[in-house]
Amino acid sequence: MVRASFLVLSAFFLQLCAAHEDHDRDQIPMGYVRFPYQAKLYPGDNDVTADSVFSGITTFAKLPWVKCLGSEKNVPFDIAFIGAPFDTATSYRPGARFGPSGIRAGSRRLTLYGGYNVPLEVNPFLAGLKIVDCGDIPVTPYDNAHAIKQIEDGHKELLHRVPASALPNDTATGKPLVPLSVDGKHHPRIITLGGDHTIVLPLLRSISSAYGPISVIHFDSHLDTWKPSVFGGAPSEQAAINHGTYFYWASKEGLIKNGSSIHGAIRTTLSGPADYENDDDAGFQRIEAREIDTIGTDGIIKKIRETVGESPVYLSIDIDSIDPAFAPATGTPETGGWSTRELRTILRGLDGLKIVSADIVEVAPAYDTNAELTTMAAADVLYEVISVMAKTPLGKVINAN
Ligand SMILES: [Mn+2]
Repeated sequence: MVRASFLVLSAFFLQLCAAHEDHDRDQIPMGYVRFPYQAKLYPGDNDVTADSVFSGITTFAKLPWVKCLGSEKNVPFDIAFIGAPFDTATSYRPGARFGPSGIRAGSRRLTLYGGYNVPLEVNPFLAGLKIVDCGDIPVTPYDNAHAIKQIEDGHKELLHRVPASALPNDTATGKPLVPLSVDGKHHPRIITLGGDHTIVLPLLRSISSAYGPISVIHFDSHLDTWKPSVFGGAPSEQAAINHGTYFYWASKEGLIKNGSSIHGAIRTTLSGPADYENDDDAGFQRIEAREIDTIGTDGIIKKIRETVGESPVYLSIDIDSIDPAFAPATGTPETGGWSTRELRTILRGLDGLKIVSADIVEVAPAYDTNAELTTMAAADVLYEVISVMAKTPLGKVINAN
């Protein structure tokens, strides 16, 4: 009798599962299995692992893991997260090689309630874009020159894949959009999880292969355009490329669009006023962290938008742009920074800009609190970035008149 009831119950349960599966298939596009959306049969479904946010294998926001640089090269995507676990060019606290895995841990809860962004009125995970986590670029910790090449090659390989989705028509005019790139092709967007800030030199080399010289929005407490003689002293050719000089080199290589690039949250001490002249030469405008007290987030957003205009833009976020009270786990912390809320507000203010790719860097989880403040801030900041990306396709209308 007990056994018979069990069988009836089991059959009922299986029916429930089947119904749930059909329901899920209807609701979840883009090949997502259960995440990002919500648990199918909370807290477990007798599958290999339970599917609650605090269990299972951790990818960014529980997105599908695709071995994009290995056996799954043919799986297309529109936005890819990729780690660059490199930290052998830092000047103070090392540890950002653990950034990618830390940020993924901090991102676990992003889709717990479904992922809808209330102020931006979009769910980036269900906006018609295939978003995946490609794991990490293999990066050697023994040879910086080799590692920098590995990062460039890995990023370039992903950037030149054919995206999963074609460009849509322009929402305002209904006309077809054409790519913004200089090679005339539609490219997927790559979000790199650093790694120390040096990785942006190889990332911009890759970006330039598709977009040419690019406008850069750079949130950081530091300039990172320092001359190698000023930052590190350049005892060797390799030492001259580090997390305080990569923009100097990027500018020298013509990777940065002069005049339409801008730093935000700057508050570093300098070797002297000449550092700002050198920064001008590298092509950057500057927003000081303290300007938030006078012009507020609205004024900062306005400055950024006026500087960048309609240009395709690359977004680089140093977690140290946020005050160490909110994000202590970083290589070179500076007090007097923005709150996590302020940076998120400013990022949402970039809605409508053509952000071609982005990164977050200098997350060194070993210095975090047990509450994962920094890795959570990094993940939430990237959630705003993909929300903005999901709302604005990387295209323009030709013959607009
Ligand atoms: Mn930096």
